[in-house]
Amino acid sequence: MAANLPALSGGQLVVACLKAHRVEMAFSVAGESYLEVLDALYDAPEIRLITCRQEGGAAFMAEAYGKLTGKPGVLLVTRGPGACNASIGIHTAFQDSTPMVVLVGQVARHQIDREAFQEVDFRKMYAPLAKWVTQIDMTERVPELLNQAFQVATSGRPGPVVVALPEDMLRDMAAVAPVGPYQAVRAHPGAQDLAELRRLVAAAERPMVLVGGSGWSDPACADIAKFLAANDLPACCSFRRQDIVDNRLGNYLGDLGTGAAPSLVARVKAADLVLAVGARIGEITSQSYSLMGIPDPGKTLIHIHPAAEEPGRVFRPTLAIQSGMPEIAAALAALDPIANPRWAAWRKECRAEYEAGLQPTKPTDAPTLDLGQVMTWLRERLPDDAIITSDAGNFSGWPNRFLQYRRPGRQLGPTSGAMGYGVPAAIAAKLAHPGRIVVGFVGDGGFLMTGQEIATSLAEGPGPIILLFNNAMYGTIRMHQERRFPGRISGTSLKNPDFTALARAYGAFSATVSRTEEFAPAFEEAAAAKRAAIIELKMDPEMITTRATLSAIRRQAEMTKA
Ligand SMILES: Cc1ncc(C[n+]2csc(CCOP(=O)(O)OP(=O)(O)O)c2C)c(N)n1
Ligand SMILES: [Mg+2]
Repeated sequence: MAANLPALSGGQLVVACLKAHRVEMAFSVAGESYLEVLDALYDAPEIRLITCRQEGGAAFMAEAYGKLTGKPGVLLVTRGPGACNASIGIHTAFQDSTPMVVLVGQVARHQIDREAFQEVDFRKMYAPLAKWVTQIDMTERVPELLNQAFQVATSGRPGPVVVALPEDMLRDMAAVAPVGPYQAVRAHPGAQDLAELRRLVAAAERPMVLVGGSGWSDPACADIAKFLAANDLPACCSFRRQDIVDNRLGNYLGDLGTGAAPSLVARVKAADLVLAVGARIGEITSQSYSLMGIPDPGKTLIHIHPAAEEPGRVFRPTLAIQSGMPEIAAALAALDPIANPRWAAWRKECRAEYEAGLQPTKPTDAPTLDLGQVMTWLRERLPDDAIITSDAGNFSGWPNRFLQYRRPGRQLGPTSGAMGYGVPAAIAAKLAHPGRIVVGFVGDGGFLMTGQEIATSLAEGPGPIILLFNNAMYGTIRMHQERRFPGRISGTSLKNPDFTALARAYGAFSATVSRTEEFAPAFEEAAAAKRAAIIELKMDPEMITTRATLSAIRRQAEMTKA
């Protein structure tokens, strides 16, 4: 059989395998170490190659593409320098359980361990950052190892896989067949586990469902909503996973993010049963591990996760189930509903608190730009399929608290807390869904980390609408600084460029909003612009969170110190 196969170069085989795994889009910053792969892509119009401007931005785009589509985001970068720049996106894919395949150029095999030009031992470098790292040393093994890469990236708890490609291996010829597509392996819940789950939930007085993690398809989200409605169960979500349950459903209670509503945190603490579906129950979601006891949670905990390693890692569950999200959601939707549940009043009270929190508190000295009102307008304006991306920073409190996420709309945010994510993620989302409204939220700090990818967006065509929250500081850190060292500002003030002029220089649509009433017309103009748009929101720096002013935080810290 092999005799009939054409001999292909390693580079051609890599691209043939990407095609076999049905890759449609890849994100790259070029390097001489993998010219063979770039050249093979020249003949592969099935794969759209997005030429990015910095590997950090490219890696965030690939991660966001993976998060949005559930298919591995593919990233191509060069040896040491490219790999170092890309590492932030790989770390994010790891923490966010996002499928991703990273192809990294490597020095020639006969030069390895000489510390050749840009040589890095990627197995060592990425050991704690990636789910798996490999290097393909024989051209014949390209199909085998790339297949393993796609399998590992998508199976169980998804994550990033790094594949190093020595440049001489990419030049060698081999007559082997590409293989694909990969088939993600996901566990199914057993009948006994489901019966026990139902028994435990039926025995609860104050149950709380916590949904989170990755791997939620639209049908899985519909199934979990069906389960919640049929059993009148209240549900919150983990950090930056607000798009799993339609926020308009009476069962939805809000998110356990950095700006979680204190009332919700109190409810989760008061619950006598937590049913965690997909969430890791990580540091942010568990509110610094304060929600439950460790290791005994002090309540019934049912922990369902795609990876066998996760339940019991911190909180010891009463019942642990390994399952993929579509599998568990379908099984829960098919469960016999619990008749006359005791928790109807509890669910209603929790929901009433969430709804009350949607009303922005009136700031004492009415600012000229009232972000609460802006968010309320957006909540009503955005269609059901809008994609919202977010960077890391305090500004994200506004969309997270006041927007209402739903499917097929999405929320794409870094649970890793990586700044620089919002703009590239929005660009990738718009490339994946050019017909949908994509809005990227970013602070002035985060924008200058990866904002140059606006050039990538403009080169590719349709672009997202970026809302740039300018408070002239690393606001999140200033807030922490005021709490610990009130009045001693160090390393957190920013002198910014003229963002409107900068956006214009890129060729983007650009607008500045300083007053509430200017927002709606600016947004409509941006939506009609059909290319990347940047709307700078000139913030009142006092409005450091949706709930507190900077001076109130400082005063409180000074009083505690005195
Ligand atoms: C890559 C990276 N560097 C540093 C941090 C630490 N950090 C978290 S939030 C933040 C400030 C964000 O500033 P900005 O984007 O202006 O948003 P703001 O908090 O002012 O709303 C910093 C420096 C981080 N999370 N990620
Ligand atoms: Mg800022």
